[in-house]
Amino acid sequence: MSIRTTSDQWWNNGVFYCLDVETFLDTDGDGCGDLGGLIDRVDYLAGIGVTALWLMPFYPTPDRDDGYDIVDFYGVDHRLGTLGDFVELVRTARDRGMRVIVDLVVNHTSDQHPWFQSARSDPSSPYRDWYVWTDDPEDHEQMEEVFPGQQKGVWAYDRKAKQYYLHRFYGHQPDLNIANPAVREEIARIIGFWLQVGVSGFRVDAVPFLLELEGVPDAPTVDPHQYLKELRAFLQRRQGDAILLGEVNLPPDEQRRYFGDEDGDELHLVFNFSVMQRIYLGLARHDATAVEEAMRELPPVPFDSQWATFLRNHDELTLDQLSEDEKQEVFDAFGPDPDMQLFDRGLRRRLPPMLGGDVDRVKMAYSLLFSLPGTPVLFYGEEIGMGENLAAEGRAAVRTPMQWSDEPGAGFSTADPGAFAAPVAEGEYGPLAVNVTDQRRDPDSLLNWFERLIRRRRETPEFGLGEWRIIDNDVPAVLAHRCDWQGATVVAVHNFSPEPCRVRLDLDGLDDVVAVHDLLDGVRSDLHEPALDLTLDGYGHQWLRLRRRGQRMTP
Ligand code: TEU
Repeated sequence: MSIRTTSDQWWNNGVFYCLDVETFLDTDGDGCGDLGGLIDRVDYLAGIGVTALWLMPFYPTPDRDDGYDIVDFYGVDHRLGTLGDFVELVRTARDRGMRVIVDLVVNHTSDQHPWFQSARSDPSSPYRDWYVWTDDPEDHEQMEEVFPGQQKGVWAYDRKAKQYYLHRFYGHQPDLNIANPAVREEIARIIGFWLQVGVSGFRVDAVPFLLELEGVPDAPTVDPHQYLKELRAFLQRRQGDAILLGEVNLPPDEQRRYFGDEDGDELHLVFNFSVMQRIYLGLARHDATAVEEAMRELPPVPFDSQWATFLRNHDELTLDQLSEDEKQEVFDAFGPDPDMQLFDRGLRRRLPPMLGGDVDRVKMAYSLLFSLPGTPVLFYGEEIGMGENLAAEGRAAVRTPMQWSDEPGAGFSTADPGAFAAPVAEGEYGPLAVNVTDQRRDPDSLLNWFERLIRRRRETPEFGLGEWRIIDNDVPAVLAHRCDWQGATVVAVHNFSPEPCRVRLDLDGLDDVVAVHDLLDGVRSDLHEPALDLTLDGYGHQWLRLRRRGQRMTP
């Protein structure tokens, strides 16, 4: 197995970690996290073994959408620090072997952005055409609101401009007009700027919305994907190993276009929303079939491209790719209270409370995530099993401060918790019960389990780079898949049921396998026939490396 391949395509075999500077660690005591705090915790992050940090927006913002409403794409919000701090962060992370990617939110700006203020004030402003205007919004009603109940349509009348502007998201987030060459040039400039500052790529926000030209008055007939290809080419000219990780919440058959089809010349990584949603359905049903189906539906990814897999992110757990009945099953199992639901399509909860705090089940879910074809992406706090705070508004429920200790303020800040930028989680999953300090001292903690899982995942590139296939078996609750890469084979087995079971897996084409090494538990057993007979605990999970005659043993 060649380590050269894994270091070259660093995004294909890494572990990403998403965090918001605002809620990670506050060092100046104002109740708001800052870049200085994140720098202080770089060693913590390197210690758990993550390879890339994805920073949610930290740019100057009126903060009406948690920073996804930006007024200056070239700066750092004063509450979080300075550009100088940012460079220190990137440099320190690099020193510890981690890369930094940043959120690129260019579908829209804040309505407070000077571009929009200029555009609305004067029809002859050079920025007028940077946004999408119409006199007659009735014609474009086919476009749906992203935040139903929190938007009044996707067109808003601006009294100063005397026209309607397009906003696919909140009314205070006017859409940029990417058909305008000046806007495209500016987006490239933003990318070029942050690359120069040291980032290794971008998590591209809301890509289908960014590319969408339908419904836009007088939209040119250019293929929007051509634009994405141009952006990728620009990125790669500036920095060969920089990446684009795109948020594309579409069914799998439509996602492949965003990789650039067989050319693979658009997004390097695309979040796998379809498998994520079907994992929750499988968990709700204690049955792995839905996940198997979702995996079989995945299109092949082109060379250099990869799925980004995740179980939770900073938004609601969206179930929009499930049928109404399936969505209801997940709601019934994991969020029956209407207050846990959002936008009629998702749940504003974190994973451990949804799984009733069952540690074996939580571990099974993450073991599965880390074994899936793709690069796993963790949301901060998942490694210690943080829960949500439903008292917080909307999606903020899952964006509570990182829980470092059991002190008042969770060790996040010394300020009065009432003055925090976000409320701390309370109760069963609050800092008294769930925090980094306690878990570091406990060898059996979730945190230490995660550290071992991440280490093992990084040492097992078969999962990220291999050819994978599902191994059929007789137990509906069991998902078994196999990954082959450069003469090595690993098998992952996950039991979605609380009942223990026995399962037989055929290993065709592997007559020369002499031993099976459990990569998580360290158990080694001899193999005498080309099939595996396994016993799994309730919610049991195993990663097995098959050792062929003549192959060295895995440490
Ligand atoms: O979300 C974009 C998006 O496409 C949403 O559908 C998202 O999947 C989810 O439903 C939002 O609740 C991105 C960010 O992830 C989100 O936090 C921002 O609010 C949004 O863009 C606007 O920038």
